[in-house]
Amino acid sequence: MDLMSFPKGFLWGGAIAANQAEGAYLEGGKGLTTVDLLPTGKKRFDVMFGELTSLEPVPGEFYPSHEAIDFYHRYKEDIALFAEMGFKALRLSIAWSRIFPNGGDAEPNEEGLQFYDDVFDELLKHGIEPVVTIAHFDVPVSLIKNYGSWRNRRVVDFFETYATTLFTRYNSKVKYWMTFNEINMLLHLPFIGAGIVFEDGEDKQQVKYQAAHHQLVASAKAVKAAHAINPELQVGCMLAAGQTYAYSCNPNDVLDAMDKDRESFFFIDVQSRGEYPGYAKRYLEEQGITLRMEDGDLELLKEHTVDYIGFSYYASRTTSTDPEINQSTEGNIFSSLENPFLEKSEWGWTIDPTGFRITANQLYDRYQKPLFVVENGLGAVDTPDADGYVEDDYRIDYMTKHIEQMHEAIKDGVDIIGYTSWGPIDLVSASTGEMKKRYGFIYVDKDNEGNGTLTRSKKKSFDWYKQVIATNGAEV
Ligand code: BGP
Repeated sequence: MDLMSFPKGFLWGGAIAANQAEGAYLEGGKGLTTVDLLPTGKKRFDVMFGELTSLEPVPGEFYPSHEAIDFYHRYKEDIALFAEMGFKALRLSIAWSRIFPNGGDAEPNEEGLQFYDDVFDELLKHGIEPVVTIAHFDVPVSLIKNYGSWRNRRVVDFFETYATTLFTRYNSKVKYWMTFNEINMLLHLPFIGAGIVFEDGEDKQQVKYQAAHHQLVASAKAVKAAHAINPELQVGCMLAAGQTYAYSCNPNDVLDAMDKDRESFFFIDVQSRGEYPGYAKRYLEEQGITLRMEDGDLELLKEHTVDYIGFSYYASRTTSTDPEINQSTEGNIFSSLENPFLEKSEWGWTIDPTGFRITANQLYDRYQKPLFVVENGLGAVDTPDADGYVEDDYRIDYMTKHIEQMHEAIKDGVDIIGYTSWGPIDLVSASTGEMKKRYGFIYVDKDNEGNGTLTRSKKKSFDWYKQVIATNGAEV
C-alpha cells in the first residue's frame, strides 16, 4: 500500500441533515417533524430529553429548523460549491415527513420524492455520490400523536414502508444508505433520537430500550428490503463514537470506561454482529427491563446485519469512579471528565485526534467491516470580514490533525472507505439550535435570531479542503 496517500476511490466529502439545512418546513406537502418543535436555548434541552408540553410550534417561539439555511431552495448553488471543492460524496438525510407527511400515510407524497430526485440528479451531474441517512433525528409528529412514536411497534411497519419506498425509487441513484443517525443518541436525547415524550412517572429506561429494540428491528428490516431490491445496495449503521478513557489505571475506572463504551456499542453489536450481547442481557435483567419482542425478531436481527459501520467522531470521553474527582458535563451530551492532556473546543468538546485513530481501530477490531467516517469537524465561532471571508485556521488545524490520524488508522490496517466532514456549509447546530456554532468551509450569512441574507461565501478552509481532496489526502 502507498503509505503517502489514501486508498484509490476514497469518498471525500461532507455531511448535512435535512432538518438542519433544508428549511421550507411546511413546503412541498411536508408534515411537521420532531425538530420543528425544538426551540433554541435552555428549553431546547428539555424537549430533547423528552420533557415536552405541546406537539405544536408555540407562537412567538423561534424554531431554527423552519428556515434553516434554505437548502431546499438553494441546493443547486450549494452543490456547485461542493463540486468546486471536488467532493466525491455528499451525505444527506431525507425528511421522513416530506415523503410521508404523517409518517404512515397510504401513499407517498410525490412532491417530496421528486425533490430528492432533483437533489440526487444534481449531485450525480457533478460526479458526487449521494450517501443517504433514512432517519436523521427526524420523526413525523403525527407518529408521536397517534402512536407514541418508537415506543410503539406499529412504527416499525411505517419505517419499513418508508425505507422500502426510498430503496425502490432511488435504486439507480443511491448506493450507500444508513438507517438511523447516531442510533445510540436515543439513550441520551430520546426525543431527538426517537420522538419519545415521557409520561409522568413511567420507567424511562424501559421506554428507551423498548424504542431501541424497535429501531434495531426496523433497521434489520430495512437491510433486508434493500438487499431484496438490489443486492448491490450498501446499508450501514451510524454510531456517535468516541473512545472512553479511564481517568486512572484503577481497574474500577477501566471497567467503568468499558461499560460506558458498551452502552453505545450495544446498538452496533446488534446491528453488525446480529445479536443482543451478553452484557446487554445482564443489564436489562438487572434493571428490571423486559423487552416485548415478536416471534422472528431475533432471527431477523441475526440474518440482516449491516454492510458497513458509519460513525461520527468529534471527541473522546473520560470517566472515573472516584467521587473526589470533579465531574464536568458542561457542553457535552455524553458526560465526561476534564482530560488534563487535551484542549477543548469553545463548547467544551475535547479535541483529540489520537482518540480518532484509537476509535477507528477499536471499531474495526470489533466488527471487521468497512468503516465510513460520516461526521467529524470543529464547531467554532467564526468572524467574517465585510466580504464574508473567514480566516478559520483553527478549523484547518483541527481537521488536518484528524485527517492525519485517520491516515494512521488506515496504515494500521483499518478499512476506511470515506470521510464526510460534518456541515461543509454552516447549518443549524443539532444540540444548541444555534447558527453561532459553525462547522463549514462555506459561511452562511445568518445569525442566532434567524436574521441575515443567507448569502454563501468561502472561508479559508474551502481552498484547503479542495487541496486535500485533489491530492487524495497527500497534502493536508
Ligand atoms: C451529531 C449529529 C449532527 C450534528 C453534529 C454536531 O450529533 O449527527 O446532526 O449536528 O453532531 O453537533 P452540534 O450541531 O450539536 O454541534
